[in-house]
Amino acid sequence: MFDHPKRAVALVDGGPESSLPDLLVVITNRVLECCKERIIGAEIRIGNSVENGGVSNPRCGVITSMESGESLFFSCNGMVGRYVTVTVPRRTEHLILCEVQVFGLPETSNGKLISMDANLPEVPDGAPNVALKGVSSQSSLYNHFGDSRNSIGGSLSGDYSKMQCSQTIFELCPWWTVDLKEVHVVFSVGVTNREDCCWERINEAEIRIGDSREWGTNPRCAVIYSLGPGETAMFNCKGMKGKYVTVIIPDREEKLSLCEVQVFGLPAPPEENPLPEITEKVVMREGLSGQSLVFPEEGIQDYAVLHPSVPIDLTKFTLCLRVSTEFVRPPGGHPLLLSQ
Ligand SMILES: [Ca+2]
Repeated sequence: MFDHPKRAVALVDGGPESSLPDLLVVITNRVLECCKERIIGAEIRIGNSVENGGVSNPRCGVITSMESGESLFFSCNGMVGRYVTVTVPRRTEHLILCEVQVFGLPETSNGKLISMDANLPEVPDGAPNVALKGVSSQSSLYNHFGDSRNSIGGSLSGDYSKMQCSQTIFELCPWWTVDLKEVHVVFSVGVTNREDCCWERINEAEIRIGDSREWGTNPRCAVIYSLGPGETAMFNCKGMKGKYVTVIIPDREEKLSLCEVQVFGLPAPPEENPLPEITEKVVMREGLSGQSLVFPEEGIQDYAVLHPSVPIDLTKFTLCLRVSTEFVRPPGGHPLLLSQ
């Protein structure tokens, strides 16, 4: 990575033996809220030229919007090249990238491309990793290093000891799941394996996607037959729809350890995300102060009804929401406290 007077360029060299016939590129923006806009307009190019950082190579995609810490997916299917570059054209800029993942296949030694994989993901350019905004859970917790949230933390590190991975206890059919909070169209799921040991534990794990809280009954996207130490593999889920993405090891006693699960998708149309049933009516007495509401989901569309409904002068009304950490989570619900 280096700065150029006119362009900011990052260049990934695929190596002399590895022209990459089928390419997927995932870009991760910086985590800090500051300066997230620096990446806007950046172009992803792929080819064999290194001149001016490869800006004459064919373009795979353009980053038109990106939040802090977000990862975006670009399908570059059919593109071939030794170099993958990220370039901010036509302006002087700092280029700060937190991660560039390139998924491809090498050329064979006789120069003939190996066969194209018909199951390569067809993903809209710029589809985000929606797992980052999800809520994770798992069948059990091995120890405090292995929190389920470590698998949607945004880091691809495979180091369990640095709290980068999740892990269950040794049990029958261990599972990990992320609640996307609303139904999504899921194009691709990336799974990162543990690097420091035990990478064979993931063998035969399944990725399932659907709306059922019985994770094991949701439709299957893929089987993870094996992954190398610290390896990230991308699985094509072909636009499967669901609110939950689950990794489960069926029919075997095992510890399930995952270091990152990336879910590239987009929210399903509104008609597939109907408003949930009203969960609670709150009777207003002298105000909302101290009232508590319990929502069954953490979805952005959850709501409760205040009763009786009364006209509110918005010039005088202030509503503050804060998450209650002191509440014990009620069965099937998430508590919120209201204060004025
Ligand atoms: Ca992680």
